Amino acid sequence: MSKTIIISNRLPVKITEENNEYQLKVSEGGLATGLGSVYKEGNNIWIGWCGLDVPKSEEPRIKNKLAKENLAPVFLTEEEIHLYYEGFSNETLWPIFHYMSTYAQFEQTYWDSYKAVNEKFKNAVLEFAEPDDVIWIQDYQLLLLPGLLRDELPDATIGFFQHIPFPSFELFRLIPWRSELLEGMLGADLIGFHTYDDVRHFTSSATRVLPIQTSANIIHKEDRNIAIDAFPMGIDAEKFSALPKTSKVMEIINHYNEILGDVKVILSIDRLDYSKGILQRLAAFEKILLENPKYVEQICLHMIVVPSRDTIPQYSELRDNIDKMVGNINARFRTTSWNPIQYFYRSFPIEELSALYNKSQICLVTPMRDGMNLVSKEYIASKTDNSGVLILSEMAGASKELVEALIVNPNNLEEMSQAIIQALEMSEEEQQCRMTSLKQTVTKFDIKHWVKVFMDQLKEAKETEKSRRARHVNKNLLAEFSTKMRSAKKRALFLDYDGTLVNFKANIDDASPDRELYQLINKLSNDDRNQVIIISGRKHETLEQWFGHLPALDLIAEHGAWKKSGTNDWEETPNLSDKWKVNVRPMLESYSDRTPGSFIEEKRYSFAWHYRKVETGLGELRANELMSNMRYLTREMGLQLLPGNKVLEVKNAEINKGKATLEYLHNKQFDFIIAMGDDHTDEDIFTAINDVAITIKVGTSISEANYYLRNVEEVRNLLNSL
Ligand code: GDG
Repeated sequence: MSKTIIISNRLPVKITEENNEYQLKVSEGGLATGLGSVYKEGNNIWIGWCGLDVPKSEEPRIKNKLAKENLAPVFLTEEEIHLYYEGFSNETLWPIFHYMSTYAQFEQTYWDSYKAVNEKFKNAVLEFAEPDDVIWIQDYQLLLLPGLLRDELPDATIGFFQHIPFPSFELFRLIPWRSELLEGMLGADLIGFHTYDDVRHFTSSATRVLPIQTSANIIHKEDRNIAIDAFPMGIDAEKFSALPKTSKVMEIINHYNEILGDVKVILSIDRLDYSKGILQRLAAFEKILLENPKYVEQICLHMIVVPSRDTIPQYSELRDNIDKMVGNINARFRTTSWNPIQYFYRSFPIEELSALYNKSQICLVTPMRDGMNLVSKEYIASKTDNSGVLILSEMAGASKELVEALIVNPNNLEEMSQAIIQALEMSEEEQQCRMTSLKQTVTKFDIKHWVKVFMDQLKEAKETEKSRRARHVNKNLLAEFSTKMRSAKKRALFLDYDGTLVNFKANIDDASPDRELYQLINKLSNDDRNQVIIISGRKHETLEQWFGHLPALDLIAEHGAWKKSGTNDWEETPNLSDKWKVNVRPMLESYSDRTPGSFIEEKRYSFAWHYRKVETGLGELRANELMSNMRYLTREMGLQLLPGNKVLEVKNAEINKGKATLEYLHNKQFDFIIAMGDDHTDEDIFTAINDVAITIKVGTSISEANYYLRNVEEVRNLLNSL
């Protein structure tokens, strides 16, 4: 039976040593809770660093202890932790991914170690993995792992989730090892991020850095499809809403009520990190005290900063700056009975956190960048009476879901301090209204929901891939086709040209047939039982130039507007009009003038607007614009818009390759028909003759064809073997 393997940098437990015995304590983090229901079942397992630097002799004991809990350790040396974790993960990737490029270190030793440790994780996974297993890799410390595992287990089901933002291409491109990182991630079948913005950024980086194609949220890479999607992570809402009702938490709440009286608490909880906007938050609070003396002794900022990564210079510097700023604000505004800021540089038990969430009037979550931010969701779930106001930075992934919060730009001090005042003055009714909605979101989209949706989609992506692969022409199918062909007396072979018989070239005129292709076509055509038909969107003049001299070949050009049988003359499809061109030409010309690198190819009954040499992204943008601008024209004039590979074609709606194929077959008797194509336009052929022919899609995108081949080389091999 297949099992699920979860892999993260850290295991979801803390290991301590007491009286020469190792003790395990399950972490309280959301991921540990959410995936707890998964890894503890059956043979499933969670693999990760055990958090300790132990002597080799101790490794077996730790392994045994963890194995009982379905956990498996990866042992990292102190040097690896320094170079791979603190170094590459937290001094290179973290700042770039959080838009703080000036903090990023591009050290070769960091990168070398990152690669080596990802290999180490790969070996740890291979100890357990079997071909049918579902593998789910977590976060930015393991970006190379999906690719490394894919090389070893080509058919495995691999999911990857990144918990931090994916930056825009302009930031990501700065990393010297950007291609390797993307190649690594694309080893997965499904890549998940918290928000759609991350999905967009990832896809745009991948298409700019690597030679890959995309359609909607699918990346086509070599012969694999990879799905990219947004899965906003939730929390264990049930746990956080139940906690304040426990006697332990109620006791803490009562204690706070006693010592704080009517002072309104503004809560702030973060790990120590420059991405969390802690200094900016302090500045906004200071501004309120400066400008609104009425709040003196009325409000208090309760600020918890959990120690983190303080071996890294920027972090210790940040800690010092927080110390200074808190000291300064407290010194200036305090009274003998009141401190404006209660600052704690340590972590607290979850009960303490729950009491604070429940007690606070305002939760101030204003990161400069955050993948999601779970504190904001925990605050909402903990508000048992639906009072309180969440102030949330628009730079946190959570802001995309928690729209009833007061959303602020953390760089805008004025806006932040106004939001705090608005929250302090907000009516009970409005608080209830906002909080009720927020709670519905947090309760419905909780951590269990997140795990389920990701897992379901991973399985679905794999199933779709499997069924596509099952349609790939393998040796057995080829033998079957050959047998059918051998026993047939009259055979038709419909072959698309660009992308099927020859590869794409930057210059459309460079894609002329090579010697090998001529030999192949001649070989096929020399057999009287075979009729080869080249069916293309190309101009008839071009097909004439390339194939006109081959007497046994039939040609269909311009998607069916022109036909030629053997040595006969070219025939035009009757009654086609080209009057519409007068109206369409100026529009295409204006787009060409505005888009360097694009050009118009004029055919008798169509125009093709090519953008294969246009800056990535701009071409697609203009093509989309052009499509929506032309929509009314095309409807009125009976035209069809065909988006292709870096080309947008406008043609008479009456002609298409499907119709042309059916017309060609009319009154002819063939007992074997095969059709191959790579493009949108070839789908019309497949739909038209699927039930009487062997139809083959070249590439990996979803198709009506019955079978698949990966590329031009495979097409030529197949034709040779037939
Ligand atoms: C990364 C991404 C993304 C905090 N103080 C204490 C404590 N905490 C707990 C909170 C919360 C967690 O730590 C912090 O989670 P965040 O989501 O806010 O931030 P990161 O640690 O940076 O997490 C982030 C997340 O991954 C998940 O994908 O949301 O964007 O950066 O759960 O409750 N817990 C205890 N004591 C504390 O003092 N017990």
